[in-house]
Amino acid sequence: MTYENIEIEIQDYVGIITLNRPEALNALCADLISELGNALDDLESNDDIGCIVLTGSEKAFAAGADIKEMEKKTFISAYMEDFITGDWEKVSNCRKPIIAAVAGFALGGGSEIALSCDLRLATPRSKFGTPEINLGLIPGGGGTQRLCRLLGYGRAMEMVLSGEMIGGEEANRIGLINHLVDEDSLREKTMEIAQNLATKSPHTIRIAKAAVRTALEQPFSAGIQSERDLFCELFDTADMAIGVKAFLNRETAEWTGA
Ligand code: DAK
Repeated sequence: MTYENIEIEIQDYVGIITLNRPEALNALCADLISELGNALDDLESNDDIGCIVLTGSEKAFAAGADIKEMEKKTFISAYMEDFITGDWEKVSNCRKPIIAAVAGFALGGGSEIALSCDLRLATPRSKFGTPEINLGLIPGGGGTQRLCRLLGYGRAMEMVLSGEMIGGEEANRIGLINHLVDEDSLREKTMEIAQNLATKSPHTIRIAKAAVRTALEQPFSAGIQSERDLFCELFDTADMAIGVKAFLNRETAEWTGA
């Protein structure tokens, strides 16, 4: 498949999606989001891919949804005609691990896409923010909810109400990102993490991801019960038998993904 707004690369069981609309700081126009959705479908169905990396340019991960496309939107066209939502949700619904490597701006929808990923890496020059308030809008791609869950109510509220950007160091301090790395080592460190995740059992990693995600949706006791159910179910999988045998025999596990 050919893409105009993104680039795809496959390296050592990792699928790398690079947002590539430099003239608009990777603003997330409808075509880009549609291409992103197709790329995620492809990488998810490719058994040779164990982890996905989403990244942008040195200047911008993404400066938000495309403001030019939003200018003429009405309630009907935004809500009823499903404004970018279907493909948008493919990031958070992805069953493989997905890592955001953020250099430069991650604003509005750009920060929301990064928040939809499982892990985030950024550099001291990265800038995160939800500036929608300055457009007479609020975050519409999950920002209010994901920021609250990740950072807590107070910090989330301040970011959403002020629209101000925070730098990579502050993002690291408050837990918005997992790792702060020098610009020069962003790709290397991201690939190191991605390749490690890609060595795990694809089945077990799907279940692990689902179990942790449950914490975002369920009350504590229901989440504990769900974890217990999933844990017990894994005893009947081939990969659990393989993993345990490999440990006991001091061998490397050769997963079957079942
Ligand atoms: N949209 C369109 N074009 C953009 C853009 C954007 N978000 N951000 C930057 N650009 C374009 C600029 O218009 C400019 O293009 P030309 O004028 O040269 O043609 C080019 O990129 C370079 O930008 P600047 O000249 O402004 O560059 P600076 O370095 O001076 O400033 C900046 C960089 C990132 C601070 C600035 O560009 C900026 O403030 N950009 C807008 C950031 C923003 O407000 N983002 C939030 C947009 S609202 C939803 C999902 C998501 C969303 C909603 C719903 N659903 C699933 C339903 C998300 C909404 C949003 O993100």
